[in-house]
Amino acid sequence: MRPSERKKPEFVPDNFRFVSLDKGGDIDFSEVISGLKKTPKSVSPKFLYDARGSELFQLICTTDAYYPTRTERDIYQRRATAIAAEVGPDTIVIEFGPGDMSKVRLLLEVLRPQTYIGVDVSAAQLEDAGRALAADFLWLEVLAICGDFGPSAMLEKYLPSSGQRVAFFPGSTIGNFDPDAARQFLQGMREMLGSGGVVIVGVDLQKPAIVLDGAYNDPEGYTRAFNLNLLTRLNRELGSNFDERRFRHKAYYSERLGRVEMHLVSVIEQQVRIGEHTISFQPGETIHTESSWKYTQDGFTKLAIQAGFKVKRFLTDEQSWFGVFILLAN
Ligand code: SAH
Ligand code: AVI
Repeated sequence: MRPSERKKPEFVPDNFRFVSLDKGGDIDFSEVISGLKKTPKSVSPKFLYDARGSELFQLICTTDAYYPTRTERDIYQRRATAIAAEVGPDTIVIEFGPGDMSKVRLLLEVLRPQTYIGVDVSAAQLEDAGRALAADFLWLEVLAICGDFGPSAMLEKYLPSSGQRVAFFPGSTIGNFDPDAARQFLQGMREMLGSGGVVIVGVDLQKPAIVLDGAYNDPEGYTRAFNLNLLTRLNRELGSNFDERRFRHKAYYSERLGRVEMHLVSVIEQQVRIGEHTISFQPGETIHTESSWKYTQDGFTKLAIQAGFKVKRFLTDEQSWFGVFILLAN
């Protein structure tokens, strides 16, 4: 049974609250249209995460090919105490894009924050994961905020006034921003945290193309399904008439740019309707659905410094495939 088909448990713990920002997790028609009218065509990766997209992402994380999840989890499991020592007591943890919230669970017993706030566009998964977290950690105040984590100033009114703010941004989701946008996002985080605020951020590191190409082309086909599910979502929520059989999944690492690009390739010449709009595709033309930027330790350190942080600690695995940076706001 899929998580989205699960009957909601009756029990809502007293320490759990769910709120929705402006548009919550809804897909934005005009944002999608303007991306599809650009050359080259693109759609924001945040729209990959409807309920089915989040399930498919969880399946991707179980594959041998997609190494980032197990590598990052292993760092938290081995180094939780060292991380807690850098962060200090009496904290409010704000997690950006928590997904199933399984990573923060590895840190909660050592961090012992007063409040946990998770911000994610994937409404159903966020509510289920937040409620389960509150039920398992009854000493913790859990607030799930459904919406785009981009404009972090919007979160201010939900943040308790006392306690050291700690931003947790795992999964290398920061790699889904282009570097300029990642810098701006970190600057926004810096404003929200104030001086002395801490960020724990997971960053995927550069490595041979063969490993990266494999990670985004798993033999199980979950990444392909995750990518194509975007078209199913657009059809359902925006009433478009994409035919998923007329597009194929393509993902590859560009060593020159230091990023994995994910695309949906039109296999034929075709026209697609969305509301009043008609979008034309040439054979081989693509919709760019995601970039996953891969950093070096030095490259990400420079970006963090430009955004107003210093690197307090850098943790990695034996192969130096994934980095966890602990940043301190100047
Ligand atoms: N942190 C989890 C999940 C990573 S997948 C992990 O490491 O496994 C990326 C998550 O970020 C998804 O849950 C997705 O819904 C969320 N997300 C992506 N873009 C977002 C945005 N702009 N605003 C809010 N949530 C976003
Ligand atoms: C969430 N994000 C960092 C993942 C990534 O690796 O870019 C999403 C993903 N896309 C394809 N596979 C996984």
